[in-house]
Amino acid sequence: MTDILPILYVPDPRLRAKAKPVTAGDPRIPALAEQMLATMYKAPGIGLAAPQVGELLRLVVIDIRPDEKPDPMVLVNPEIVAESKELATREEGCLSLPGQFADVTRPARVKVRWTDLAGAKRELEADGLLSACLQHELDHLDGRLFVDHLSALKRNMLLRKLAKELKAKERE
Ligand code: K2U
Ligand code: ZN
Repeated sequence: MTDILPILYVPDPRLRAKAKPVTAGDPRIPALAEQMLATMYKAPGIGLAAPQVGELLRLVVIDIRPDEKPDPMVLVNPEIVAESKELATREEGCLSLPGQFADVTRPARVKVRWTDLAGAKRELEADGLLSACLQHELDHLDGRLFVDHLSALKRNMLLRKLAKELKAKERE
């Protein structure tokens, strides 16, 4: 049985750290990726980055169609190698900022390179939801959160609201 991992919430400092590259053949990765996928599906979410479960490693899992036939992606040391000038705006949430949502503008399309669990080099051009999800998850690997793409006013409002709601939950 794959255990579900606790997801860190803002303002945990580990969410602001820069994650370290995964060493090729690191034996912890397959099990960690499996635990991250189980945690993501249960949340539910369509993406999860290792820093969100306290592992400061450059590892991301994604499945943008969780309710259909699962189609999980495991990305080791992913990097964006190209992005479109054209932008796209979409409402984003984050499992580390529960209940908070805001419109985020990002490049509409990205080209991403990564290593998969078999050690093969992969490359993909994404648009739409997958493009937003890849950029959102890869931000996590550099300690960036979707609120960092908002105005300071909106970011502070959202962070204050989150802190209030998490405190209220603690008191329940
Ligand atoms: O916290 C996370 O990294 C999971 C994110 C992934 C994500 C955020 C914004 C846009 C795309 C992906 C979400 O919490 S997963 C929940 C979700 C589900 C459907 C659409 C958007 C977000
Ligand atoms: Zn997130």
